[in-house]
Amino acid sequence: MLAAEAGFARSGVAPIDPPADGERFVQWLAKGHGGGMQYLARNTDVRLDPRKLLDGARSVLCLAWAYDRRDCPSGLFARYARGADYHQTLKQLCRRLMDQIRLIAPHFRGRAFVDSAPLLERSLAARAGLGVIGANGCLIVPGVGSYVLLAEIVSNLDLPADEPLEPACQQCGRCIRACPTNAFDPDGMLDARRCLSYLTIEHKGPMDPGRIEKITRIAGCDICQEVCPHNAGACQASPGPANAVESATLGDIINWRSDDWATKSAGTAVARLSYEMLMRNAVIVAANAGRGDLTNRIRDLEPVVGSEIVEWALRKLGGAQ
Ligand code: B12
Repeated sequence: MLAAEAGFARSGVAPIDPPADGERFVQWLAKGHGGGMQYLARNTDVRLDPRKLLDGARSVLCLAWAYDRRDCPSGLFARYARGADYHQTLKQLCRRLMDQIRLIAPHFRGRAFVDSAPLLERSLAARAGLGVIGANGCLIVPGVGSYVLLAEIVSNLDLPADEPLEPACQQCGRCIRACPTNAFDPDGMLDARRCLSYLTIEHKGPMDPGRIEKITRIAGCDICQEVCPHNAGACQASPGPANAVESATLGDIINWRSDDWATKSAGTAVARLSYEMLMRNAVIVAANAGRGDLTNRIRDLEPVVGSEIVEWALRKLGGAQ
């Protein structure tokens, strides 16, 4: 199949009509689970109806790309941050695939998306039979696991839709129990405000005292995926070259100036993290790791990260004020 040749681990077709669990999304937002991610509340009509993304849209080709499931050398970044920015990588693969499709179907018109449009990417992928939604909310591709990133091509091709798969998540509950901040609600949905991924990547403002203690990565969190039995197999992705961020130590990172961060993070998935958030997270991780050797630098960072975080970190490191 063309998608496999382009580099995707799994592909499938979702019908173009509104995804059935759109209501889940609306309820999730209404409960405030989206926290400060205001952009999620915009264009809900489009998110719930992918036909609005392309005139004459007839189907959604859903694509899953397996990424490196090994932790990054420093353990400071979640796995999605490894190597090149997946948004760019997947867009490139989609463009290649679209070129191939055009050779077979010259009337093909399509638009490719990777996090770049209001779309329920997991719901679409599940409907296209790529995998199933696990108890941790992640799309699990049978035989591959959940370390996959998703892309879609909305097109005018009248492709026959694939069947959704039978549930494969055994609801073993490991992900729910392993979450250090109890981010999963009894209704099975993730409250982003309690998720370490959200807190490190998206959240600005004061940190909950109980949650800040749990932050051990600078960006993202993989705990609910690490414990998932579906991720136990060997790595199937062919790792690309390491980026300058994933191999840096905490001591390196906390000493970076804003220009260093701009240079080192360019072309990576974490480039969108502001320097202020990077340093805030580095200070928190340093304090939680008991890095008393970084106390002077933490103190110097007060103008960047604010007094609240610095005072908390110094208290945590033994009252060295
Ligand atoms: C906002 C966002 C976040 C937020 C909120 C996450 C969340 N769970 O809602 C934060 C910052 C916390 C986040 C974290 C992560 N994210 Co994110 N995120 C998104 C984004 C942009 C929107 C997601 C969204 O609409 N959330 C609202 C909820 C309601 O929607 P949902 O999770 O998609 O769930 C839908 C269905 O899955 C289904 N559903 C959900 N739960 C359940 C439960 C049951 C029982 C059933 C039946 C159905 C069901 O209904 C929902 C509504 O349609 C998508 C890209 C996109 N446009 O879809 C990426 C995306 C979901 N993220 C992705 C990734 C990789 C991550 C992280 C692993 C990154 C990391 N290592 O830190 C974590 C995983 C955290 C987790 N357990 O979900 C991938 C997921 C790939 C996969 N295998 O599932 C996506 C698809 C990006 C991509 N293009 O690949 N993310």
